Amino acid sequence: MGWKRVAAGTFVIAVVILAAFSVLAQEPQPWQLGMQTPASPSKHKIEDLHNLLLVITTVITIFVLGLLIYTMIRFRASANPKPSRVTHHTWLEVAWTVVPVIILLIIAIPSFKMLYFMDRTVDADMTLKVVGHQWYWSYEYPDNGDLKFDSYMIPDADLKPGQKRLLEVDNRLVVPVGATIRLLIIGTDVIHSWLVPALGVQLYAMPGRVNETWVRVERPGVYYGQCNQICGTNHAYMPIAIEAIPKEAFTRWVDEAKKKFAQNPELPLAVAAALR
Ligand SMILES: [Cu+2]
Repeated sequence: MGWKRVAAGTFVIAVVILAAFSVLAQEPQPWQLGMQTPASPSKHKIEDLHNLLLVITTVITIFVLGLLIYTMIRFRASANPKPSRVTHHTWLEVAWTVVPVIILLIIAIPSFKMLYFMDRTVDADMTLKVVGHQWYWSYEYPDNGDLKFDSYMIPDADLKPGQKRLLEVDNRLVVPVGATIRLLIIGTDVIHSWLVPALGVQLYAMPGRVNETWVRVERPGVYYGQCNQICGTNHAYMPIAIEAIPKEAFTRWVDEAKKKFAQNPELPLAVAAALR
């Protein structure tokens, strides 16, 4: 067998393994390391910053550990019957002040860039309002008439096979893939927090204040999240499930959803709630 065939074979095997891993990476695996597979521009930046910080932290930890071991051996009592009385070393002190400042600057620059990148979107294709309640989320689509609905967790007893416990909801938040979505997040009672790891979104839902961020889902699929601000007894039972679908399918979904969630404006709120 020629080296070209060996190289080609190796290449094919590598591609197959990589493809298998990228499929596996969509679903959580036992002993999986790292974060959820990024599915939005913000999450890519978060992962890049995380990887940079991981390198910096590892180097610092190994350096400090090395210094400790060196000091313990080199300056041990048995080898130094007369201990050193040095208390000052100007250049050393300048160095251990300046070097950390430089390291902090290296961390601060990409960190601030990312914060401003995630802060607000300029050209949004659509706006989505996320409202936190004790203990469920409701979603509003102001660009699509008065479409709005509540999203409750499915209790353990009602779970169908394949549905994820504590993560699946009755009405998923449906969004179009590839669209830049402005997210307006508020709370109605206490502070909640809307966290979706794979999309790199985490924002407080504050009563009396609208927080803004944005998201662009890159791949079709279902993304799960949870409230991550302790908000009361059922804090653990207000998950987030987002379904990203192609734009044409989204348009069809909006038409159906408008009928499904149509509300009778004549009906007093308390009656409507009782009927639900
Ligand atoms: Cu909560």
